[in-house]
Amino acid sequence: MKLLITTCVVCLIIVLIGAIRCFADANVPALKDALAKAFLIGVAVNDDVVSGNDSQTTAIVEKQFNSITPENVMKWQFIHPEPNKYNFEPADRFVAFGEKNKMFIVGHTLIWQNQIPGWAFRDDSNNLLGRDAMLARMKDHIFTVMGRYKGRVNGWDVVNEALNDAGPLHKSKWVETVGPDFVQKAFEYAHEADPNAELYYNDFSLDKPAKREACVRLVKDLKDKGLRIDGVGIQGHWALSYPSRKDIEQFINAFAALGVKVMVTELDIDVLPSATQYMGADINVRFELQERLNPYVNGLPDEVQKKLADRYAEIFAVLLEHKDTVSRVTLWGVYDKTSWLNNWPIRGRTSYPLLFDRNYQPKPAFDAVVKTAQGSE
Ligand code: 9MR
Repeated sequence: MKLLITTCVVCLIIVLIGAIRCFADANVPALKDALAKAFLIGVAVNDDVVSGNDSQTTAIVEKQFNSITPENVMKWQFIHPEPNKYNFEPADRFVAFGEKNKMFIVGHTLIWQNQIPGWAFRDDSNNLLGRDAMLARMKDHIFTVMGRYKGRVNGWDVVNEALNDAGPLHKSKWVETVGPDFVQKAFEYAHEADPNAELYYNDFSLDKPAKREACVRLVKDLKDKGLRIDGVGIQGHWALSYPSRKDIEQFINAFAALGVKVMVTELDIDVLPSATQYMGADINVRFELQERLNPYVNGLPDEVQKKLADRYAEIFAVLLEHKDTVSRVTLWGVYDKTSWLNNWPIRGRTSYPLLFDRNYQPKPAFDAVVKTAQGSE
């Protein structure tokens, strides 16, 4: 009897918590409504979100966002893992999810030097391909992937992270095999593959003058050659104090002047101490790094929570001031638990970069974005 009563009480509490949550959720405003007159608000999703395995996250995405980008499943490594073998299933699910929810669907990414298997640059004898053979392979990849989603994916990150921080192109396998005009060739093929899709160049640190100027040259060069480029995405892996408001504005103005759309494509704000000097370390192995580099294991202190909210408000205020140029802002993940920043640059940290917390609840940063958007109307 006692056991029965205890079980009933526990069940009642669970139901009550669920009801309170539902009521609270129903009262949470939607980012896509608050920003409707400004720009698209997107989010990077993984297969758990799209397939409904992580149903609470699915519900957040459906309610809050009007654009999606696949965090990984369209990258060469996943969608084209072996020669002549494509793995379309997760990407198909991603596109169908976006269509079902009438979202602006972004394809990420066609040509990048990371997350691409080594074979892609080599022939059967393991020798690096020459220019013509590599161009044929590039064209085949772009036509196959874009062709499958022709008319369904609205915009593509055609080339990702081709520039290094000092300006010139990375010495990547793309440059080594094709040459520096691989960027132009990618845009040429992408336009042929789906003439109606928007085409973007996407990179990080474009707020830094040397890289920004190099990117301006890259866009001008594409346009001078008569190639289509619709927009530039700045990734927005930012921190509490970087980049400055002025740097963000200079970036926006530089690309507005070229007549292309500007997007913040991978926004997250890191509140953890810089750990780049320990790149690749695992906090669960190197315990001595724990206290210094992973300080908020048990939750984010109120004052840091507030700093994060203020920072999100500041960034959205700048973007809203430039809403004629900014066409989309995409968060790089739905909630803190699944952010890539828990494992980069070192593994096993507890990170807080997004708008929803580990319990799927909107954070003060979320409220700050909504308030900033409502105040700007
Ligand atoms: O978030 C992505 C993470 O799951 C992958 O492990 C990582 C591998 O490089 O890529 C992450 O996404 C990157 C994006 O595709 C391009 N810009 C940088 C992003 C963060 O690394």
